[in-house]
Amino acid sequence: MYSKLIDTEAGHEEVHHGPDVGHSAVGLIQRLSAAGPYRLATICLAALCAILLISIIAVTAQYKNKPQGGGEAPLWKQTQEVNVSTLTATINQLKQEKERLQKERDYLQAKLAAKVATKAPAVVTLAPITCPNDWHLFNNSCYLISRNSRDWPESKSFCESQGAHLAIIHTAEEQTFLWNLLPRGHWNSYWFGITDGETEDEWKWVDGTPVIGGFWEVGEPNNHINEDCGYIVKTRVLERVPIRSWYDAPCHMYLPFICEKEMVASASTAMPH
Ligand SMILES: *[C@@H]1O[C@H](CO)[C@@H](O)[C@H](O)[C@H]1NC(C)=O
Ligand SMILES: CC(=O)N[C@H]1CO[C@H](CO)[C@@H](O)[C@@H]1O
Ligand SMILES: [Ca+2]
Ligand SMILES: [Ca+2]
Repeated sequence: MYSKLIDTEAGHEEVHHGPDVGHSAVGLIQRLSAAGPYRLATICLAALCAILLISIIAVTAQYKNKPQGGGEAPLWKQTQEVNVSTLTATINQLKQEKERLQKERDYLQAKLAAKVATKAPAVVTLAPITCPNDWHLFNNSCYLISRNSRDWPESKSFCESQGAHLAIIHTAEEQTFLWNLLPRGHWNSYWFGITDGETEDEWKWVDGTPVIGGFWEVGEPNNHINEDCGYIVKTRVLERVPIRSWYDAPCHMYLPFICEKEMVASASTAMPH
């Protein structure tokens, strides 16, 4: 029956005298059908199988070449895509965050620079030391010439009660500065911070350091009447110069005195706000 159908069809085609391709295909089927109906069926099935196989290979190859094509990508591929886009989004977020932080850093650096610039001159302007009333500034120290008279130990105590000490004079400049503060009088004399009360003729400053050199009057110190404390004399009886004006004298004499307060530490604490 199948062969008959093919025959009818073939006959029909032959009658119509179709194009060459169709004619030769019909001829092939005619020759195959001549070999037997089952053989034709087998060959058709085989051809179908081959076409199917080729199609499967082609589709698979297409998938491999274009993994993005179609929504039928395997699950692991979908996950990977999600992760790639997630990572891309994260990278973009981080880039934006980085830009934001760089801007913030630049802003803060500028602010800091401005602050340093405004602070630097403030330190400079506050650097000069100011002394309390009646105290005189020289080389970061303030000096007081007392109005009252005391003996040497009481003078020492008074200076200490003022956060100071009896004057310690290391340089000719300092000696001359103090000398110029003192009024010249009959025998004007002022205690300062020098004594050999511990060991005779071993003169020490009130801070315990030894006196090296000094500005003694010629012939002084002479311990004339057990004299263990030093004073500066500025008299109009005799011509005197600042660098030859120290005498030793009995510590119990009542005289004005010179206090000194170092201001370096106070200057560093008096920082700007
Ligand atoms: C100023 O004070 C410093 C520190 O006490 C001292 O080393 C220096 O010799 C002083 N200068 C003068 C001129 O007295
Ligand atoms: C390899 C990898 O990071 N895989 C992750 C992809 O994203 C999903 C959820 O978004 C995670 O569960 C996977 O671990
Ligand atoms: Ca003495
Ligand atoms: Ca003397």
